[in-house]
Amino acid sequence: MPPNNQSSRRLDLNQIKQQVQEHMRKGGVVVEDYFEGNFLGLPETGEDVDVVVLPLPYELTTSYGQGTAQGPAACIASSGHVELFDAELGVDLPAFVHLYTAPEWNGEGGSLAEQLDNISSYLRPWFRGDCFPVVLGGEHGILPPLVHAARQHPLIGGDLSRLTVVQIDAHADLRPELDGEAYSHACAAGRSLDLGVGRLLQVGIRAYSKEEAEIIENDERITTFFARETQSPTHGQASWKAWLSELSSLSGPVHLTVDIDGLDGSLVPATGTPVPGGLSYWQAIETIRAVFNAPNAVIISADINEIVAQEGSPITEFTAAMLATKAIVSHIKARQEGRWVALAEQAGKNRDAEPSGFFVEKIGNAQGA
Ligand SMILES: [Mn+2]
Repeated sequence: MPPNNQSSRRLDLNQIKQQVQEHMRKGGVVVEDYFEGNFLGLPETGEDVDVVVLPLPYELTTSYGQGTAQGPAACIASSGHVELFDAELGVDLPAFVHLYTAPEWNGEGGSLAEQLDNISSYLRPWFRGDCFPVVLGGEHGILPPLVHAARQHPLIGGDLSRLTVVQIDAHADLRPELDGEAYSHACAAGRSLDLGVGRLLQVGIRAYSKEEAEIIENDERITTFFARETQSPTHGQASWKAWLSELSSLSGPVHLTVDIDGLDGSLVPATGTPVPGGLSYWQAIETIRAVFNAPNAVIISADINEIVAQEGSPITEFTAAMLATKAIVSHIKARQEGRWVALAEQAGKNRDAEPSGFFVEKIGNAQGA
């Protein structure tokens, strides 16, 4: 990939917040009702947590373009634009659930392995089965430490072969390494399979290497719906229906990982590697709905990643905020319809990080940052 310095197009966070407040004033919204730093600008309610939004501004390996470290905060600021009403629920969000936006991941770690362990430590307390975690990233490299954190979910019980990962992405992310780094964002799905994930379903895939094509063909855990099929002007509809049908047959615990570059590049122009020919917005929404509606599956967590803010248009971070909101709406619906039930006592808002030494032990401190 050629270097592409996009930094001049990027906003700092204060500019984004000003844009949001200006937008809300124009829309006649009383700005005082907007709680800065909270997803959807909603106030906090009590100590219980049903849905937790976890901002994870991890940035190490984006191929070109940078700014994923600001992405989660920009997405949260932009979520102030999202309508609280969703026809699927019939009432305004938070629709009688306790929605909590947790403090941002602190970014600590002197090596790549320590950072991955620190991500797992940050996420683990939210994988007890008492609430639904929605992670905002950050590079896609957050996926392996997230999957490691999911190991302790009651439905996983330490056995990741029970877990299915559903991945929206332009890239297969199955490379053995990129630029010598096995934990690059370009390897996120491959490393998750290495950790023991039982099944991987991919959609939107349209940029991948010959080696990745061979992995897709030979690894029976992987099912890939390529964009050249689902987006085909001649036979795309049949392929799309086959994808939705595949999702409805999901069973067991599932994590949904949405790399926003899976959507068409026109919807997410600021993300690290925008690619033409991707999913439409409504295809992303249909995918999210189909995953959460699968009658035999339990969606235990979701992440929306590779979010980057852009000057002049909030489209990238706003698209991400809309997708995260739809995941929350779909979770609430699954809760209402009995496909998701709490498996542990409510553990409240204040949770200590649960230290992990897994990645340091596995790959050592020599690599990366
Ligand atoms: Mn990816």
